[in-house]
Amino acid sequence: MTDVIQSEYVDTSIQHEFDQDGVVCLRQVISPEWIAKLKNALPTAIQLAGPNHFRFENPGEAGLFFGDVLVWQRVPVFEEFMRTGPLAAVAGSLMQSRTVTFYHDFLLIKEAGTSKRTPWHQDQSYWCVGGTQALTIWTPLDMVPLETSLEFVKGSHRWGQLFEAVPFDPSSKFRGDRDGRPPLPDIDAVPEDYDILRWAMEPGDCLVFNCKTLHAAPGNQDPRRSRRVLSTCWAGDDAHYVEIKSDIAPPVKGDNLTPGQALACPTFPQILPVPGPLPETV
Ligand SMILES: O=C(O)CCC(=O)C(=O)O
Repeated sequence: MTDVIQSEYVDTSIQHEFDQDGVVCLRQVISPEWIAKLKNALPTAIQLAGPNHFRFENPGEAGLFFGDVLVWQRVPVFEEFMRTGPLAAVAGSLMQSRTVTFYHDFLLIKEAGTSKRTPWHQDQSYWCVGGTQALTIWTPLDMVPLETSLEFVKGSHRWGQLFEAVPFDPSSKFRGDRDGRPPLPDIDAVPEDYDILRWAMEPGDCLVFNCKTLHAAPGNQDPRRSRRVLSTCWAGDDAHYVEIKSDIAPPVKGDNLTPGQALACPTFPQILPVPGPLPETV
């Protein structure tokens, strides 16, 4: 039987923090070479934007909020990073899993000047994924000061509650309210009632958070720099396909998966252990 995956970036105190708080900040996990390769590939990623990309602009405001998913399927550097970079092992180790499956990536670019907030949400409420071993790794490609960084409600993954999924753009047709899940609490109305965590980030750092941890992000009103981030979502041993009535994001359900089935399939590739070659057919 394969052992639980290990990563040089995860020790017992990091593991404890992740389990308790639902989020951990890891410093200098991604090399400058990877950051440069990913940044260089961004114009191609934007040029080849897929069918699920979004571009939000507030009238009269400089700066766009661009997002796209499944970039790895169009831009080889993103696939190479997901398959051979350090994040799969980080994910496997923090999930205490023997396997790591790549669910999807999410490129988020908040150009200088956009006031567009990312609303409070839990990633799992958008997903066709059940189970507890699933997480997201938020990897900024630019320096991110505290004021524009992702924020988290500490320990919210342990509330035992999945809330309704809300659209990132209130004018979109996305419906995340068909599963009888309660609406999200209005965290911004009473922020003092919550223990909010945030970190200033440098390229190479990453935030790893449980799929049920509540998080949000402010706009980017820094007039000088974009906030370009690659988020990657990973699943472990107990993660499985679920059907929900609400819309899902990204709107992909894998390849002929049935409820309860493990996710690994060509759309959601298993990364660790590295699958062996297919046996030759006679
Ligand atoms: O970067 C952002 O604004 C939001 C990112 C996010 O919600 C995620 O990666 O799950």
